[in-house]
Amino acid sequence: MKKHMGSRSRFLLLAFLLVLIISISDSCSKSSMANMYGTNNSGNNASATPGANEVWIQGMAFSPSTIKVSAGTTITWTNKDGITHTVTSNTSLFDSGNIGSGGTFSYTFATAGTYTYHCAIHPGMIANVTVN
Ligand SMILES: [Cu+2]
Repeated sequence: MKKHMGSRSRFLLLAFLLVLIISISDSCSKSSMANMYGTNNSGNNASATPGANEVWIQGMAFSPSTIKVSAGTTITWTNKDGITHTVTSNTSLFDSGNIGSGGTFSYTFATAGTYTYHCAIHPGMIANVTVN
């Protein structure tokens, strides 16, 4: 009886240790994955900003929220979010319609002025283009 109980508790201890080892190795692999991603992110930081005449739709916002260009410039918006957005002029001058994740929209600003636009799906997303 005593022997039986002893082997049973030894089994429970072994099982406990096994779970402990698995959870430790799991958290280790997760943290090393995070490190890998961290390295990748910092490696890509140099190109992780919109280029000239380019606006990124990212994190439910237009970036940059104000862009200044000269007349005749074509601006390209790229949807970096995982959800659909639009680039919609407040004065109906232009409207991209739905831009899916990774999609783009371009518009050429011929005349000087300030052009405010928004996302038709998320009205809180507002930005503008200043044309000189
Ligand atoms: Cu939106």
